[in-house]
Amino acid sequence: MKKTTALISCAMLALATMAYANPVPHSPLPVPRIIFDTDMITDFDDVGALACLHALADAGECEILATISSTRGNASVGAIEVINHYYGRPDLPVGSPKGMGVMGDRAGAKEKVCPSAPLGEKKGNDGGHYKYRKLLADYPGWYRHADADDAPDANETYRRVLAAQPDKSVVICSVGFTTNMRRLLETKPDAISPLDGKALVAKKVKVWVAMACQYPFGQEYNAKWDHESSRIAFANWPTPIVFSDAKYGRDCFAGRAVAEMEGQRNPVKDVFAGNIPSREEIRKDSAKWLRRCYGMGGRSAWDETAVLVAVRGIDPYFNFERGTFRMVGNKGDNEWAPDAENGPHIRITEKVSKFEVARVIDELMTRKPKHGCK
Ligand SMILES: [Ca+2]
Repeated sequence: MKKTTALISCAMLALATMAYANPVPHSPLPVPRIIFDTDMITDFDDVGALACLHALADAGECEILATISSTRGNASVGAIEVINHYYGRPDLPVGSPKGMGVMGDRAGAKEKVCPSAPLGEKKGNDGGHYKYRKLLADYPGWYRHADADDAPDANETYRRVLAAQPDKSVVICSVGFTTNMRRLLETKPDAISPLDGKALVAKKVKVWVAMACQYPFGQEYNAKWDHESSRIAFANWPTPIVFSDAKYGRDCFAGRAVAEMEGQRNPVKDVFAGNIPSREEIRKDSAKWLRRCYGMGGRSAWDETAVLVAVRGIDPYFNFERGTFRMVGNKGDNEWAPDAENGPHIRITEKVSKFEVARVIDELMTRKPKHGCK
């Protein structure tokens, strides 16, 4: 067994058999230090995921080091900043990828969104970027970067944040495209660190928790739209990767609770209230809404499950299988190959019912910010 394989095997065992840290507030054990990487481009489980992350940080269960967009030329960074502001963390480092990856108002768009373009009307069952541009219109002064292209290069933010952390202490939680992880691996030594990207990740990162890929095979949104980055990142990442795959999260519905909250200005509530169908609509045609990934509980909670794993570990809510997720062909397909002995990846499987997992997510999403900005 090669040394690197042996090291990953030891880390796997630790990850699989215990939570990353004692979740009791004021515990002397270190809490997970999280870099959150999100697309914030069309779907909105990203908003739920970032809300859960802030609620867990409020409870002392994790520390948020940075919140980075995996898309560019749009309102993604501004939307992240609106939510950070709501939770009283307006100064968290941000970043966006430069020169490659998904851009504009939806995956496959050819042009960036001009930040000064009129918001316009929401069209029908909007699946696009409108919801994020509307956040910027509704919460002026709550963000710094209306155009993600004006944010720092994600590579610089990653390298700066990682270099300042204790070894093997950082959990990267990605709930969007894999562009930033690929770009980070390809960075060269610089004034921030004498290590190249792969060496820096190997030294500082404990685990990458990724919402990506489809079990047992298929084309999954986060993995396929920049599939060359997915191929490079998954094949070369030097730490364990834990996947919350698309199939797991699809029938775990959360968000109606926050959508129906009373009270203060709340961008998380606004996004969910504005984008999930009413109870009446679901009752009328539940099969149609299920095909569109909505249930009575809300929206499929793909991204929120990744945050639960990143902060609380696998053990409290999930079982797991060890193996390899890899990209195949050149059209964005992926496949899972089980390998209980040497697989560098873990995919989560059901342990606690998905209904119960969704209620944990709802409880986190509906918590009031501890130090929120009004
Ligand atoms: Ca996402």
